[in-house]
This record gives sequence, C-alpha cells and structure tokens, in this order.
Amino acid sequence: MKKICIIGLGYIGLPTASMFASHGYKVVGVDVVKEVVEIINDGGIHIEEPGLKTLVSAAVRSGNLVASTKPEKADVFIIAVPTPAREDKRTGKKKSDLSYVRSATKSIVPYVKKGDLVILESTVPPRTVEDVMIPLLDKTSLKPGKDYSIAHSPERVFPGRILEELITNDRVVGGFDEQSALRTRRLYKTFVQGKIFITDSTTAEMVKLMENTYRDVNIALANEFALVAEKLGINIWEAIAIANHHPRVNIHCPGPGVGGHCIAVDPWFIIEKVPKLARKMLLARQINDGMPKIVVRKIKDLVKGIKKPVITILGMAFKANVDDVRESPALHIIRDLQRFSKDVRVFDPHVKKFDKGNLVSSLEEAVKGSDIVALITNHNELMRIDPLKIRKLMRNKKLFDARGSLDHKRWQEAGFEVSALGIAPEKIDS
Ligand code: SAJ
Repeated sequence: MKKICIIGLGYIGLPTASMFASHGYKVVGVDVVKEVVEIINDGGIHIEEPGLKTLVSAAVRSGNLVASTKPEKADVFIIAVPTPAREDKRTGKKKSDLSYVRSATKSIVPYVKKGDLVILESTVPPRTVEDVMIPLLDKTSLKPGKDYSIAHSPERVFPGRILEELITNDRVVGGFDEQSALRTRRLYKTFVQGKIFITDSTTAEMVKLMENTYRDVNIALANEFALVAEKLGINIWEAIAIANHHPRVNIHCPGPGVGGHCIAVDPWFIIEKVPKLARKMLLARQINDGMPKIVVRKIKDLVKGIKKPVITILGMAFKANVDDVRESPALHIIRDLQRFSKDVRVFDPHVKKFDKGNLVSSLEEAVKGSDIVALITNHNELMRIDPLKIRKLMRNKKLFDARGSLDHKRWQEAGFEVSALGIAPEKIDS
C-alpha cells in the first residue's frame, strides 16, 4: 500500500490523514507544533470536531497514522496548511499570506522523487500551483507532469460536519496535466463517495474561491436587507422566510458579520489578483466586516444611561456549535465593547480559552448583575437558555439578538426588553 505524507494537521489535514489511514494507507502527518504531534501520537486531538477523536485514536492504534515534526519519503504528499489573509493597514484591504504554503513546499523538496504525486489542499489565489509551488519544486530537478504529478484539490468541508462531508461531498481536482488530475482523483476515490470533477489547477483554485465568495456576497445582501428592514418597519426574518418559498430564491441569514477562515478570507484572494474588476466582492467584504460595529452601536444604545454597564456576550465562536473563533465577529464586538465598559463577560459553552477578555465558565456567572445579554453565536445550548431562570440574576433585563434566533415572545414574557438585528422596534412589540 502507498505511503502518504500530509503536511499540516489542522482542521483539514488531521481528518484527511486519519481518513486515509483508516482506509489502509500508511500516513505520516506532519506538523511544526511539537505538542500537536505528541497529542496525536497519544491518540488524542487538539481541535473539536464530532467523531474525529474516535477516528484518530483508531488510526494511531492501528499503526497506520504516525505524527511527526518532519516530512519523510512517501509516494504522495498532501499540503493542508493555513493560508491566512493579512490586512494592509493603509488600504484596509487584505492579501493572501502564502508563507506556510511556501515553507511546506520547501520542506518536501528533499523527499519528492520521480513518480510521486504532490497535492495542494489549502485554499489559495488562482495560479498558486503554477506560479508558487512548481518554481519551488524545480529545486528537485524533476519536471512537473513528466517526472512527478501535481494537482490542487481544495477541501470544501463544513466545520462541524467535516468527517461526513469528506466522504459525501463532490470534489474538484485540478491537475497540472491530465495524468496529475487522474491520479489525484483515483487517490481520493479511496473514501470519497461524491463525484470528483477534473479540470486544470488554476480553474480548481478559482472554483473554490467562487463558492465562498458567492456565500459572502449573499450574506452581505441579507445584512443589507436586515438594516433596511429596521428602517421600514419590517421583521426581516419573517420576510426572508416567506421570500425563500420562491423556488429560485435562497436569501442567506443576516448576522453579526462573517467569521471563520474561509468565507471572510477567500474573496480577498480574487480581489488581490484583479482589484479593478472585483467590485461587488469588495463591497460585500466591506458590508460584512462592518456588521460588528453596527452590533456594538446597538448594544451601546441599549445600555445608554446605565452607569458602569455590565454586558454579557453569549457566544464567541464564529458560528453555531463549533469551538472555532478564527475571524469571529464576536472578537471585534468584544474588543470594542471593552473600550466602553470595564465589565464585559463572555460565555461560550464551546470555547475554553480566551486571552483577551473575561471568558466565564458558567451562564450564572455571565449574567449575575448584568444589564444586557447579547446573543452573538446561536449555539444550541444558548438557544435553550430559559429567560425565567436568568432574569432574577440580572440587574437590568435587556436582550439583544444578533442572530434573530431566540423566541422573543418568551423573553418578553419573562420581563426582558428585547431588541434584534433586522427587526424594526414596532415589530418586536407586536
Ligand atoms: N453566516 C451568516 N449568514 C449565513 C451563513 C453564514 O452570517 O447565511 C456567517 C456564519 O455565522 C459564519 C460565516 O458566515 O460566521 C461562515 O459560516 P458558514 O457556516 O457559512 O461557512 P464556513 O466558513 O464554516 O464554511 C465554508 C463552507 N462553504 C460554503 O458553504 C460555500 C464550507 O463548505 C467550506 O468548506 C469552507 O467554507 C471552507 O473551508 O472554505
């Protein structure tokens, strides 16, 4: 059986590594963080993802998955490292940081040999395989297409459902040449049950970015609708629910902004390549990035007049039922509110660590003496909060719902003054 070396054991690399290992491949998972390597070799995991721990510990126990801080000789190399976007403080625009892709590619140069297959899974700006990776791999003196194969196969899984979606999602594979694409498809067919479409590497890079940009633009539209609704005496959640009964309409959900390492980042990878053409994409980014400030303004208005207001933030993860806080709008909201109030408490049943604020471990602690609770992330546990239970603990009873998700009537009946994104005040009271 072939040996696979996977560089990067994060949200994508680790599930992919353990999936191949559980299908009989010998897998070496590489990560630069020593603690991550130790945790995995002990059969544990360093991230939260349903089902992952069982899969990883079985793969490690079987001997098929070994983690290491260094790559090794293998038949297949898969690169799954982060590609963050860095902000240019002067323009406010972001650009891809490909330093991890570069260092991962350099790290495999001593090990790639004739006949090997190199796959990039990380999301990247179009032309990265051709213009960034191949020039680095030229140091092997091997020729792409002729001596080794190289392809891009972006991951498209949904955090919280990664294992299921790795198997069932359709995939795109973009090869340097047809042979590269066909070899990559054959490899993923080991566990992928969805269709695997074949194209060239630059098209595959663009496909991935287009998918997330489509969502970003649609979320921006939903956010704009929400703000318009507040002005025009409408409950946007009701309006969207009705509009979405049209067979060809799928309006997304308004919210406190777009977080995560994908949707808030990927449009920038197109914008950086064609800044003059990418007008709608840029505006969508700006609208979504502006949402945390709007939420902050609303919360501040609600506690106006209260001396030394105590603010409770419910939910810090970037979306429901995950522990991931990368690019989370909550981080911006908390930071801005901390400039305004000395007592901002954060409660998130999924997030265990937060260096920059008062993350408390119980709901009671979070609401005791508080003036307002603001729902930022609609985790299931937070949706089940009983307003009757927390009202006794609060100093003032105010609720701001940035997800339009709570049962407002119930909160009002419990004596809360309710306010929500996308709902005109007169609609809340009705
Ligand atoms: N959000 C809204 N309104 C919506 C949908 C999402 O405000 O209607 C917000 C969420 O709260 C969150 C952010 O957008 O902050 C992104 O969340 P998400 O759940 O839509 O997406 P991600 O970032 O978890 O995963 C996306 C997925 N892409 C698409 O749905 C097109 C996933 O399939 C990709 O694999 C992933 O990006 C990725 O890795 O690129």
